[in-house]
Amino acid sequence: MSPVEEAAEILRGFGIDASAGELESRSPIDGQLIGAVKIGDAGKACTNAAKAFLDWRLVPAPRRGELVRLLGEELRAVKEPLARLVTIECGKIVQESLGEVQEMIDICDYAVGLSRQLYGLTIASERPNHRMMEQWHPLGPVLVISAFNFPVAVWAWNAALALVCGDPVIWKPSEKTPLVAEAVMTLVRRALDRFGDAPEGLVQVVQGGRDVGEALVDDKRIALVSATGSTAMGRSVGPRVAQRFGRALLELGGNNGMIVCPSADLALAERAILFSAAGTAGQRCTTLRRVIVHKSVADRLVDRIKQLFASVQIGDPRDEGTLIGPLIDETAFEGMRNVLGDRIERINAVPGGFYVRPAIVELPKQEGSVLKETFAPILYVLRYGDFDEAVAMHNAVPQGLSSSIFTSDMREAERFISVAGSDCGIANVNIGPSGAEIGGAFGGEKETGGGRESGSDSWRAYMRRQTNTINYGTELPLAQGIRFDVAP
Ligand code: UN1
Repeated sequence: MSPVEEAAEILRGFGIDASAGELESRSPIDGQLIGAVKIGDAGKACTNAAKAFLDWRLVPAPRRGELVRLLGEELRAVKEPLARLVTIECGKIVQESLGEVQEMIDICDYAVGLSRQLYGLTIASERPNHRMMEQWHPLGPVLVISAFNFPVAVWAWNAALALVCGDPVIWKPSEKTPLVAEAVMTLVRRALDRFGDAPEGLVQVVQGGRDVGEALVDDKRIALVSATGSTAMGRSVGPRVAQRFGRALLELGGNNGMIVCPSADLALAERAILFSAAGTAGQRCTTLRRVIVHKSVADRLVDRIKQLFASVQIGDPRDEGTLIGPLIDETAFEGMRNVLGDRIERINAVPGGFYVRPAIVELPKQEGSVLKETFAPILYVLRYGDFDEAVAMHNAVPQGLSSSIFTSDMREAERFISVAGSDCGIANVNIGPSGAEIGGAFGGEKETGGGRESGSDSWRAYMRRQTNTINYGTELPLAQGIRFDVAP
């Protein structure tokens, strides 16, 4: 079946009519039109969300969790067709799309448990007969701006947490992947119907381009803007939100490195490199972009990576055996060509799609294009002699998302994850930098934007903290022992 036919069939199954609208979607598999959607109304969505908040915040958190539990069930029921639609619209292989939908299911399960664990602290008061505590209250409408490369999972990381935290959700999907968002909204509606009494406008999607995104970002009624995308996008969104004292959670570009030490298990390292550098056609924010390898093992490792890159199956991401699908579009291809020039190897897999062989670029020094994130499968290789030099080189880029080390020397491993080691939000030992589980906090430092999503205590970004001091005595002692009494 052609991507166009298969997309039509899946969309019918989700009850979606994607035949008319201003925003067109093309499959990167063959560049053909697979549907169109209508541009949304940012102002109206914010009005609805603000209204929904007034009711949803009053619903007990475990009951809010029930909605997310139902959404998890809906996702389980259509995991396969939703994954195939993700593949058709964003080009990642079916295995990875199944993983993406699984990530949605996992975060729903996580959020259901979390809905009974939105704990605050009890704090010792310095005053007699006083008690201090903190409470976590719902924050307000949350805007989720998602990128084409994880077109549904990143929304779910945010939405599942926001909903149990008591916040309505507005979703502005990438304009390159509007249809998967419509499919997910069908599941949301099914879950809402089964839930029963959720307020109107609790979960909305607003399709559109940059102008729509900006209107949403600037709207004062949006309490939190959670945006995933390039550093350039974050540079625009961050200050706009700060300007109106809104809260921003930014998950921006990465330039993820791996240090390969003399004692590394090279067979493991090369498998990790293949998945994290070439998987998703190099279009993950966690994609491995730099290998910093000890000179004693560099030749062996580079030879193996070259062999793997030369033999990896590139083609229609729906085909069994394909490990690398197309780049998202021509702009992505041009971005890769800008770096590689004539060395770019375009593969004629499916006419109309931009398929490339992953490239390996050996550099004597870390300068030039290696300092920038090019969203394509280009792996830079740098050699090192001294461990401290490797760590310094690793950290000498503007981005700070994910990182890894391959070593069998526990001292090197511990130093890499110590305060003097990797400066990234994620630092792994003997696994690659990509493919994180939902249970940990996800995000990074420096130009990656500093936000944390998904597991651990990331939920706190979706709530407001309130500190309470309660006096159950008959006196009014002041803190710090201050006396402030009128004479008797
Ligand atoms: C992204 O590319 O924006 O850790 C998210 C990973 C995935 C998420 C990537 N779980 O690679």
